[in-house]
Amino acid sequence: MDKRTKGGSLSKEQQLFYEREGYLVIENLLSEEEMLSVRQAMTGKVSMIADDLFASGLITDKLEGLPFQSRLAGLFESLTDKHFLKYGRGWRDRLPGYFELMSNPNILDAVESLIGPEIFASPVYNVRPKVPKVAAGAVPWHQDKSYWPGSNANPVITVWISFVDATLDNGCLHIKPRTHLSQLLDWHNEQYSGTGYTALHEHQLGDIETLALPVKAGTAILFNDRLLHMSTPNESDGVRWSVDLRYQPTDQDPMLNHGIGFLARSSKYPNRVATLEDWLAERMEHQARQ
Ligand SMILES: O=C(O)CCC(=O)C(=O)O
Repeated sequence: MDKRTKGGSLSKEQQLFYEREGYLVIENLLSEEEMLSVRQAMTGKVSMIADDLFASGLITDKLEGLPFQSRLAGLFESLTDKHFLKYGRGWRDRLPGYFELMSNPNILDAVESLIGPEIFASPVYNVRPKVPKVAAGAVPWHQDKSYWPGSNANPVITVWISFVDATLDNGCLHIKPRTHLSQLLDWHNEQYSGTGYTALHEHQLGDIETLALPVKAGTAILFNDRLLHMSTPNESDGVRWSVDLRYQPTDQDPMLNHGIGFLARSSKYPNRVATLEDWLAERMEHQARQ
């Protein structure tokens, strides 16, 4: 018997869980093969940073032999937060591997179960290299909606995916289940990490227990943009690599003040779904050549 209700890949139980708890963990959403092009994009950026640090005389070894999980950590081992933040706390480069990820059918199938088949990929996506000892890696308690408070976009679904095993030690995601039903809380910009992350005070968190979500590489955590969440510092030797993507229905604010998103799936207008070429040219939809 088909247990799906709105189309997409989630069972009715998964949909109900997401609606009730404000989040859903989907294990093994991506295979090793599907993660490859994303890891390649990340690796390319790390090489660019290594070249830059080397050219500036800040490092004498580009650590070319180190594996994916440790090279970036090694490059910044004897540098400071300020050196790291020069490259941004999260990356939003337009590299083919990221477009492939944002268009991944497994991800879109899961999202379709929650918002239907007209899906817009938000311009707000982040590739997050959480490097040990860099304060910007630990994200304070917040609601994602605090980044787009005035936007008429609801629901916005975050799809957070780990590209290494995310553990308690390297700073996995922590959430407060069911808080997505609360209003948008007053937030402030924190002052300690150099990022100005939106943040909540301890007294605003209520008495709902915190749930830590350590997950294996390739697992996705979907959550609502009002759900309270944070992540802890990276106390390990390696980088906690993750990507957070966002999706919303197409009839809502495309949040142009954050950049250019794209039409990722449409059953009404399949010919308008953006291709890699469209995305690289910052077009939201596919435009047939005249
Ligand atoms: O990846 C993290 O550590 C935090 C992610 C986050 O806050 C988000 O995706 O909104």
